Amino acid sequence: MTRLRNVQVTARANIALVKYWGKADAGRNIPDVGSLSLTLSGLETRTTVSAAEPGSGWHFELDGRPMTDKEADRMRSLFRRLDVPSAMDIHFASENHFPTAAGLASSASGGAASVVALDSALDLQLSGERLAEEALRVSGSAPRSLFPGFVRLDPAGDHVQLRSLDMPENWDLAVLVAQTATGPKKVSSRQAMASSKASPYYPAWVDSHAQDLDDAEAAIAAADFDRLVAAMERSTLKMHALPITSQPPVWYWNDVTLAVIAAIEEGRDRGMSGGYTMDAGPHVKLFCQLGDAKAWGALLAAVPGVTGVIQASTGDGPEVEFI
Ligand code: 2P0
Repeated sequence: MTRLRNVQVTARANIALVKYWGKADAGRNIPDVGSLSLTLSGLETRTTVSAAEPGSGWHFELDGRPMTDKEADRMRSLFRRLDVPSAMDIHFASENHFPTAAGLASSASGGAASVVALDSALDLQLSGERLAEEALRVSGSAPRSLFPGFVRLDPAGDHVQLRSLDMPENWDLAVLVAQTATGPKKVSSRQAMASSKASPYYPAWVDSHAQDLDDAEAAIAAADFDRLVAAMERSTLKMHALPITSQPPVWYWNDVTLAVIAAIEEGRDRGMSGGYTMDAGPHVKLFCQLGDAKAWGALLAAVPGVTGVIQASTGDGPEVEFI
């Protein structure tokens, strides 16, 4: 009979430098394009799986409250795919430890933490490939949080391949999140990815994407920070062109987003080194060397409309603790 060991898993968020956008297979959540990310410190999800009162069944909690039906359904599907016995009494609780109002998605860290926590609690000994597949089905960005530092994800038929990329020596990186709004985004990335497929630019996005991935990977291998930043910004703007040119259009940016980009451009004109990226929301993430983070932080905080700046650096893969 399957035994349950109480476990707590901590997994970190990640930020895509070369972006994922669009699905080849919505059911299995296989992406049309790959992605290249950096796992971040300081933005983490802690997931606890523990034995519950006999007869209580599966119980799902998020940030101290019962999960909504939609949230719990995603987890129930994961439990079923992993053949968790329905008669097993389990308390499953996830807590997001993100700075207040970070405006950052927790789906990547949450997905990675959930899969690793179940694997450990039930001693399933899933292969790396299976862990990635299950994390992917929770969220497309989640498999990347299974690894530290730079990670490349490539679609490969009915599954994905993940590779951890070596961090160049002497690279100490930082990501600064300039918050430009409060409240949840208006259109989920899942929904916008689906409507983006009708953009006339979608085929060009898919066709030109591997070039950006290869260029970013080559930039990391050559420790060429400026080349990596250029690939990141190119991928970011190509990605955002898709929701903007779908029907109805989806704009994730606001006026403060654009003001922050302009301020970053001005900083660069004055010789500062770093670049921007945005995800499915209006916040701007500034990617730079750790030594430049203080100056960039002051520049971002001074842009009118920026409500806060959060700093993260390179993070580790998931940590498992039996409790
Ligand atoms: C990424 N994003 O590569 C891209 C860039 C947002 C912009 O992955 O539908 O929550 O669960 O696969 O992973 C956000 O979408 O989407 C995302 P699903 P996910 O990080």
